Amino acid sequence: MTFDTIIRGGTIATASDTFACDIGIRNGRIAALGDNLGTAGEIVDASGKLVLPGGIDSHVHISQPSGPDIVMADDFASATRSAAFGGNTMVLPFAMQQKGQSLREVVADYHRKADGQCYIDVSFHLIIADATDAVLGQELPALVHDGYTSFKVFMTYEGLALSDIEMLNVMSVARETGALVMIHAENYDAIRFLTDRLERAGKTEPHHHATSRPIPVEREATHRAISLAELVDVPIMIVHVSNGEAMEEIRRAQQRGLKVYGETCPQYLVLTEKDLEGLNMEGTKYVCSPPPRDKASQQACWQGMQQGVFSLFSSDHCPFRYDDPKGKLTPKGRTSFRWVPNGIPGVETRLPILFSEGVGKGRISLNEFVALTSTNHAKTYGLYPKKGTIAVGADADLAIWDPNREVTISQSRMHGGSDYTPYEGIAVQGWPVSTMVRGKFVVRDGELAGTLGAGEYVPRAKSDYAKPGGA
Ligand code: DUC
Ligand code: ZN
Ligand code: ZN
Repeated sequence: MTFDTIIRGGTIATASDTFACDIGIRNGRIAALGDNLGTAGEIVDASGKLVLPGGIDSHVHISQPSGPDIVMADDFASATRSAAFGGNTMVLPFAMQQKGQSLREVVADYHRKADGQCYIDVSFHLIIADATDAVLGQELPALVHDGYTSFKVFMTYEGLALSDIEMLNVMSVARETGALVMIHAENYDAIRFLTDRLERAGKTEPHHHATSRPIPVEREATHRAISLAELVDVPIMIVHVSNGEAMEEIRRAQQRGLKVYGETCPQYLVLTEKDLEGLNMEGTKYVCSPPPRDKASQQACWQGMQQGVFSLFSSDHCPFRYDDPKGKLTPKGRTSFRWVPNGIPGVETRLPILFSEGVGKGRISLNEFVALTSTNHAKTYGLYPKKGTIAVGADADLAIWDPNREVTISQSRMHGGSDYTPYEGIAVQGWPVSTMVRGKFVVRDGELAGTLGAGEYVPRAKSDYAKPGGA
């Protein structure tokens, strides 16, 4: 038997097992696992390394319109390059509808931005901002049929927030079509009320972004989203959960037998609202929604992962440049936190942070790490077993890790389009040194080895996670 490539001598970990064996790759797929696999066009020495399923980051924003005079820092080329250096082999960005737009046109527009511009594989979730009869009755069902099998709805933000009845209507379409609904759970009216009150009191500095969206804002919306989903009997994913109170809402729903899933992100493990208090406008570097909270919330997010309440760990990569009038230092943002673009870069640092803080410090096992960062994303969003595991027949999407490599995170070693990382100065142990997509190196020993355009668009199946739980 001969292979295109054999990865030899590494320690392999999947979501369930850790074992030593070689991987034979042919035509972009894993063709054999075992010892003494024979000959290959190339033998890659992985001794002393971990070989893991490539990371799948199922929550990233790329080239998304972000308001007048604001520009996102990453296009598909820079975001997927940065993702590859962070050990990822696939990302799932959003194709975001704006009011009045046809969903079909939105999707075509994102394909124009992405096609030929990716280093790693991609697939789109949809964002539904205009739940018209045409969108719900025709466009959405047709798009789900075509492999866009998940969509996000917002409970906050001007122009994006859906009312409860709109949420119920979107959830009903998800139930009928077998799609999975992702929910940004924050109470829009409460945020507006608190923002107005803070501004009237002259409290406009960046850190009041956090004051304007305290934990009850997120807890209430999480509870409401779960209740609405229960009425419709449809599974939901609550994304970017930042604290224990929202997490407990999800846990209670799960204990009642509901298919309510949860996701958390690095910013809720290693940042706090204190970071928003930086001098001058430095705090804007950490403005994201929901905001980072406190130490107790960090602890709760760890527990959410350890106890299985959260099945996904994503970056919510949503990058803006800092020193840029079209980014965090937009002139309007100096007048109030209200206008500071929401979001932070993180696709390149997600995996090393969880590996070091989680596996390295004994909070989660290596297999839980793989589940939280790759396998569960593939299962949740209709990509498994093509993606998200190391098994015969799966795509050869792999990350080779040096578990001992010590790195201090710094912007100077990032590969995306932003000009800062919110994780500057954090010391980690363990780093993905090589990344391979469908059997071809994209990053090799810390150097770019892939070609722009080699990343493919992957249509998705309907997920078992989206099947209604009731009779
Ligand atoms: N929600 C996200 O999911 N990402 C960035 C900003 C936001 O509010
Ligand atoms: Zn969101
Ligand atoms: Zn997001």
